Amino acid sequence: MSLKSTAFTALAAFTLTLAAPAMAQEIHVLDPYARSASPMAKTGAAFMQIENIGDADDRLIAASSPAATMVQLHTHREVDGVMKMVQVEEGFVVPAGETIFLQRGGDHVMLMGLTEPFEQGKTIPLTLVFETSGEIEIEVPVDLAREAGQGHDQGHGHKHGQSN
Ligand SMILES: [Cu+2]
Repeated sequence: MSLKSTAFTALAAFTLTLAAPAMAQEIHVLDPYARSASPMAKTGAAFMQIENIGDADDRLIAASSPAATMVQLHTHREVDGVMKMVQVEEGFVVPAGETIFLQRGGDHVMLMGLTEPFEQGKTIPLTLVFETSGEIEIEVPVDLAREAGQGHDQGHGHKHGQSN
């Protein structure tokens, strides 16, 4: 039994190594931060910029964190005039040579069932899973004071009207 599971782990690790190309990292995560609506909130969200310096599109397909029991990729979509938060099963494409913005009122990483409340100044580990680049681990500072849009709008033509 334990021999079998060891063999399985080794195989899984080997497969993972094959899946992640041994080239320079082409995905860069800039300016990540996380917040929750209140210190008592059971959910939080993480925002960041994701830059693809490679010459092929990549896609953020999943995320996980020990800080939450479930992590999903979400966006806001207008349904009958009302902004709703919905899960994006297909993930977020990061086009070659471009930077995408995960930001308030738009695409974000949703953390559900927080294992501890988000406290200002705390840092949470987050694993981002990309279709091509594989897993990228980042540390995300909790910043409850940050205003929507702050430090995010360079080179981004418009501002969102709503804040959350
Ligand atoms: Cu959400």
